[in-house]
Amino acid sequence: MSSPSVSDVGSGMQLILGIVQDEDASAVIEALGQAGFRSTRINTVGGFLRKGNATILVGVANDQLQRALVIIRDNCQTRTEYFVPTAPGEVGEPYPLDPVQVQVGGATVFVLDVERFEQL
Ligand code: 2BA
Repeated sequence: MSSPSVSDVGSGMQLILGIVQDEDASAVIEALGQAGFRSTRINTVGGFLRKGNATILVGVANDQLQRALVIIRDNCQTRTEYFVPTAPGEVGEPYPLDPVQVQVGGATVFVLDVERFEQL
C-alpha cells in the first residue's frame, strides 16, 4: 500500500481570516511579521457601515494559531462609529434619521482548516 500523500493527512495548517479596521491594519501586519508570521492584506468594505476595512489572511501551523490570534487581538482597538439610517421620503430622495452609535472591532476573526497548502 502506498504511503498517504500530504493532502490525505491534512496540511497541519489553519487559515486566519481577520477583519480589522483600516486604522489597525498596519500595526497588525507589522506585529505579525515581527513574530515570523506571513500575511496578506485585502482592502475590503464592511457591509453595514460601508466603510473601508482590511481583511488579513494568515496561514499558520496548528500549534502557532493561538500566538497569532493574540497578536491580532493586542493590536486592534474598539472604536465608536456612527451609522446614519435613512427612511424613504414621500417624494424624491430618502431622508436621514438620527445617527446610531455602533462599537466596531477589535477584530472579527474566522479560522478555517487548510486542506492543502502549496507554493507553486
Ligand atoms: P460592518 O459590516 O461595516 O459593521 C461595522 C459595525 O457595525 C460592526 O462591528 C457592528 O458593531 C455593527 N453592525 C454590523 N451589522 C449590524 C447590524 N445588522 N445591526 C446593528 N449593528 C451592526 P463589528 O462587529 O466589529 O464588525 C466589523 C466588521 O467585520 C464589519 O463591518 C464586517 O466587515 C466584518 N464582519 C463582522 N461580522 C461579520 C460576519 N459575521 N461575516 C462577515 N463579516 C463580518
